[in-house]
Amino acid sequence: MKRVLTIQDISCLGKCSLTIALPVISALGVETVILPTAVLSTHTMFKNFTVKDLSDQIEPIAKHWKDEGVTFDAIYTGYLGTIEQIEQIKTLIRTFKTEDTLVIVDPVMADNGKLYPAFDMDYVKKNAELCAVADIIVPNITEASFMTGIEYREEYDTGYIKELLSALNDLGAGISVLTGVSTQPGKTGVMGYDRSTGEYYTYQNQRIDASYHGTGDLFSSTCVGEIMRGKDWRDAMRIAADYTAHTIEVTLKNPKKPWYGVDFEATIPDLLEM
Ligand code: PXL
Repeated sequence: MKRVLTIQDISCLGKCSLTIALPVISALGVETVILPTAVLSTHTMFKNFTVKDLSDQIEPIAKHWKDEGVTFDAIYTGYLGTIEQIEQIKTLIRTFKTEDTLVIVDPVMADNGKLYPAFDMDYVKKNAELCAVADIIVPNITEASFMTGIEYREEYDTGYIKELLSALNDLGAGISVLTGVSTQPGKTGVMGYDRSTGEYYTYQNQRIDASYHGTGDLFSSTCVGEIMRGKDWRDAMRIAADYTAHTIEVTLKNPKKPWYGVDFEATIPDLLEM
């Protein structure tokens, strides 16, 4: 069985980060080791959330794993807390990365043209450094525009997306995948660039006019799980995009849906069929 280490916060209530990554990757038949970077009462879209930073646990936990001879087939990072913490994670990646370890970075920090409450431009710069050591990065357009200094646009053409991908590629990652990309009216999906082949990959599915928290984490976690199941990165992105869209559709139909996240629990059986 493949073993993934995922490093992100636990938002106790909110359906995002580790409360998505752990069930989704595990359901795909992949051992999921977690390193919680902070415990929050909820994700940061709630008011008055509490936060306990766990930075001081990262080194002792990593040391214990190293002493135990633990290895990982992939290391997947998501929402992190501070610049210092990103530096710690870079060190951890250096410690555990072998030739066979895939590093997947989702530089979670922004959406819809805006940074999340806790972050500033220094944090953005540090996330770009983390992307430089990754095999695959999966930013959305907002995160890519912050990291590359290219103006954020809501209306764009494929030329703009290629410009962003080229600038992401310059950061140093192996494969850069932009999420939330719409290249045709009424559609949305992903566009990626593989530096080793110089090839682009575009996948579009039906756009659903609803925006939910945690869908980026659902997409990334599904990609990680599918790649660990042996799927090519392009197939993994396609399945993840379809699964995320399907989950949003199912959530929309639930009259009792919570405002803060999607009903991925209801759609995990569908993912296993995809
Ligand atoms: O879904 C991304 C995410 C993860 N973790 C926390 C967040 C967010 C997005 O806002 O607040 C704590």
